[in-house]
Amino acid sequence: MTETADAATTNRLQELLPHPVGVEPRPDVTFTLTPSTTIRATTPDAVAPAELLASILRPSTGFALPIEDSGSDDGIVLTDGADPETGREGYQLDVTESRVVIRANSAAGHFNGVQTLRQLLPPEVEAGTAQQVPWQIPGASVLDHPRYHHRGAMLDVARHFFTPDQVKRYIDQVAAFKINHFHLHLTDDQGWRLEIKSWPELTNTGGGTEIGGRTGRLFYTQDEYRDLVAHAASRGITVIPEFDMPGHTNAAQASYAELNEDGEKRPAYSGIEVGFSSLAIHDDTTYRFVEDVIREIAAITPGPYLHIGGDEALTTSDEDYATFMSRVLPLVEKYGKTTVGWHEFVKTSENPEAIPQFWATTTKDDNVAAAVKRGHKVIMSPGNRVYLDMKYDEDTELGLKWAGLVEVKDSYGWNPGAYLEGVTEEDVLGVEAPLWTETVSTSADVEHLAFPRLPVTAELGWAPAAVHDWDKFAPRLGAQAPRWRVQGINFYASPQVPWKD
Ligand code: TNX
Repeated sequence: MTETADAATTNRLQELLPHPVGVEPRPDVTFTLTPSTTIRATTPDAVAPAELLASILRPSTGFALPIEDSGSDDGIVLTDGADPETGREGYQLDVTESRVVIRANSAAGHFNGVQTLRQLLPPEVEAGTAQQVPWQIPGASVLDHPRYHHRGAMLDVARHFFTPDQVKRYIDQVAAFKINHFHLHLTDDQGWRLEIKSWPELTNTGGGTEIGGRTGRLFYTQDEYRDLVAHAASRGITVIPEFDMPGHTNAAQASYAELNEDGEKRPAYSGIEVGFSSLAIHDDTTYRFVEDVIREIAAITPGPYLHIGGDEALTTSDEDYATFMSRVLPLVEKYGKTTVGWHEFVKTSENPEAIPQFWATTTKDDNVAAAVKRGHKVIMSPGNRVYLDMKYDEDTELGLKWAGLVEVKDSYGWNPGAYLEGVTEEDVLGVEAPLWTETVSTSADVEHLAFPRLPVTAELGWAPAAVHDWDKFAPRLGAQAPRWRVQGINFYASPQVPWKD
């Protein structure tokens, strides 16, 4: 049955976030989900994305939406044979009266196509219970692929602990914007959050404290971590675990006397200062410890990356820092992983596979510029642009402001491929928005700082550079509000954005 699309339905093609590469509307054509719609996955790559799609659509539509590997050509079909232009993560989406076809050449491409399809349905699709609305999808042909491979979100679970369910909630929220890496900052001065079986005191002692003084079982068992990794994978997201070292290590040093130069355990720390702790650089015990941690975490992390931190080692001399990294970086390789680290580490790295994550507030960094000349790729997280823990304005209750106040327009108004002197578009692996949690302790807090700036970072990471234009972006961002309201996301209604009712 042909139904004429109403304006709200066709408008959704202009509201997609991140902005796709190309959208051709098919005016006067709509596809409508019905109780008898089926989802067909014709390739193994498409099965998990089809399951994700069904899990999004079933609660709000109340429809069965069975997943089949053969059968009717009508309905929703996830299949291969996408245009090679879509690359390793892109997709094509075709909506006609009788079919919605997602074509992709990888699971990643299917996940991305699913998130686009989701945004073409009414906002009520985000509801957890059955809604009575016409489930119309506007007729269109979309061809899409990302600007950058790395589109990341980071959550600091060390300063404040977040339960697995809270982390999953945030993973689900960021997946909607085609974020494909989730970086977990698992250790810091205030807490050690992942069980390491060969060093059990790390969590027995170091996993029992956080900023503000709360105590308890504030860590993940390895099984819980595996489950988080699997949850992320079921949304097309790779987890990057971080063990920050040689600084930011007080929680480990409070757990084991032998990790301290003077052989004395440090007291637990629940304040917010940075830069005071360091592992013992000239002690073999330190490297036995680091190797045990890397070995255990590598074994339960299917993704290619391990983040070694390396920031703000303010009590470590340059020479000691270099000594430490020259012993630790080969250990990451020994266990088959690629190093990611805060950009300071790269001054000592000889392996151009290692990835510096730039976090400063300058537009010039000699070490990073030299590193890209040696072939390193960079993840861009400039503090004054994408740090989600920076206050929006002076009135923001949560957050810090050492990197500046970051309103929504500030977080949008930069070009990752032409931001750092000597670092060009080709040198940039992507962007990542870190959320440090010194002042953040609930999901509502996370959402208030991440929304809308996380979707802004996702836009910068995915959308073609040519569409970059605040005046066009602001209404597209504002059009997300009805979806966030249905989901109960506690977003910051910035006065810079025309929020839709
Ligand atoms: C700097 S950015 C840090 C973190 C803090 C953050 C607060 C970076 C690599 N280190 O330890 O949590 O600022 O904004």
